[in-house]
Amino acid sequence: MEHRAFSSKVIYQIYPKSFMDSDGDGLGDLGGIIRKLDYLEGLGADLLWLTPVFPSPQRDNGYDVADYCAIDPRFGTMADMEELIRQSGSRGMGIMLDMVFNHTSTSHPWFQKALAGEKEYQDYYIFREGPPDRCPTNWQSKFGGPAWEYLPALKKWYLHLFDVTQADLNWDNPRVREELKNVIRFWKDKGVQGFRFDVINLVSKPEVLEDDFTGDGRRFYSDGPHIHEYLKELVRDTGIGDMVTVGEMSSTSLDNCIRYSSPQEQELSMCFNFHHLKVDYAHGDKWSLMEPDRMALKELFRAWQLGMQDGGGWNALFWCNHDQPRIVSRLGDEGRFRTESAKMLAASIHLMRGTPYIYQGEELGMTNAHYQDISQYRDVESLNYYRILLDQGKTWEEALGILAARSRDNSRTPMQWSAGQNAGFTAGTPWIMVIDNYPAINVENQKADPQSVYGFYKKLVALRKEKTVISHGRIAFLEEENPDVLAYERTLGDGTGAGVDSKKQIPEGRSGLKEDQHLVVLCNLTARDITIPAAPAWAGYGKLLGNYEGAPKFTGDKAERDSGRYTAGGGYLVLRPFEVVVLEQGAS
Ligand code: TEU
Repeated sequence: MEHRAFSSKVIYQIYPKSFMDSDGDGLGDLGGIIRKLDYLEGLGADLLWLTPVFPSPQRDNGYDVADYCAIDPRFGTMADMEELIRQSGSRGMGIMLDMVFNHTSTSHPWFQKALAGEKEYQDYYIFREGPPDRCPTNWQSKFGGPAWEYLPALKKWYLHLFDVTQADLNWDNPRVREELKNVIRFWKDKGVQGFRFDVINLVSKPEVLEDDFTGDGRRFYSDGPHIHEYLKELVRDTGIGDMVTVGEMSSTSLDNCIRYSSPQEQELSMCFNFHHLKVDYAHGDKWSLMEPDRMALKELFRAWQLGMQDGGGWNALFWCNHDQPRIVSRLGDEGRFRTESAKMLAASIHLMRGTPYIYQGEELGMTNAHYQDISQYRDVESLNYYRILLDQGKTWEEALGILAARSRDNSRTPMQWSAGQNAGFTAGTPWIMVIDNYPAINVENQKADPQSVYGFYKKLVALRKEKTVISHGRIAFLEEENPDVLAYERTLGDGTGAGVDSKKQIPEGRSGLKEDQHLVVLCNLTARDITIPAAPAWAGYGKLLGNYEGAPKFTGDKAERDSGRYTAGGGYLVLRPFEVVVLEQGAS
């Protein structure tokens, strides 16, 4: 059995700007979060991850930090943050803060001093000399355009992997690393319980920066040369080894994530990776649309789940965040099967090995924004790419169609609390438009309904705490050749890993343990009925959870003949559109 203190926890992500506005200025704030703590406690969240609320020009909604140890007045005061930490603590919830350490805003005093010519602060960033008409390298910014900006006054270029106002820090400078450790210490002393580290695997750049003739430069700085050393140092020197820490890993590898998250390495608790969220990028390009490749999705889950299990690493499990379009719009069905598909997608990852994250509104099955006009968008990346797509020759209708599918603003629309004005988010004018489906999709009408998407998420959160097979069990995959069904089983037994083969029944009472625990999770990823062979052992299993009323649809005859997939002793299970069935050994 694996002992990770956080393996039964569930983390809820709050995008403060869009969560709840308490003062009517149209922007969510800390006071709004405090008001909604009962709601978050009711869902069963253990930690609340807040995206940045630090002073910032908000070019990238707070990921352009101008002061790491203060609160932006837009969001409230330090006293509000202390109150939030206190009040969430008394409800058994911790606060996880977002540490944006790859870059600062160019408004940060460090950058301002660098601009003023202070050599010491120029060493905080990645400056390069060179002619004004040639970037030091051909690297591209993740938000479009070159990753370098020229400063005529200094006759130098600086690196920005993101927006031009987000200057990359020079982690090779020990003084920078010390400054960042002080930031961690500051918040740890305030009683914060966890940290999320923004694009942390990008912080170690190679000593010599060179052109990338096969890509945009990422291969040189993703999981860069000193990354493991720097992370170990940061964790050790700030004493956060026992806290819940998650690294956002951009274009990373399994091997690196095993190292980032395995306990003996003493780096982080777990990692976000994004490979499974690129299965609908044509040729790996976010701005080229295609239908999701479900086989690729399954293969990625298999590789990362098994790889992390075998290597001793730990995954953050997530579909949604503030950078991703809504999953129900992407892999589910926004129309007829919205509720079913939202529940199936939830179960599909919550029952895996790892720590699940719920992004605000996901627990309601909130959808994409469906904005019709460029004036409705706010995100710097979306606005940049709209231009780039037009420059590439796309019509504005085409460019808007791409944004409608891919914009980060899809997940940044106001939280839908009620059918009231502005979905109950603000009494003022929301900074970004609410989605017009809020009268139907909101907290008020789901909270009391156990059949709602919210009710289902609540069950999933509770199940993880109740069943050690979910929090601690091993995972193995089923239906591996079937592109329509994501299926896996979880086993907790004598620790040998025996019993993870579905065809083998787990003997009762093996190794003197009272019972082995075994769960089978079957997810229909499509809007059609899909029939799969049922393992004989399942006959003795009960349904633990599902998104359709009543018993699972086992069948033995017609489907056998029709499908030609009959195997002796086996029946079939018909999975209805977006159905998820969770079977449990011994459940009645
Ligand atoms: O995101 C990093 C990141 O690489 C993406 O998820 C990003 O949104 C994507 O490349 C765009 O296509 C983190 C934050 O989550 C994001 O909100 C920030 O904008 C970014 O870092 C910069 O701090």
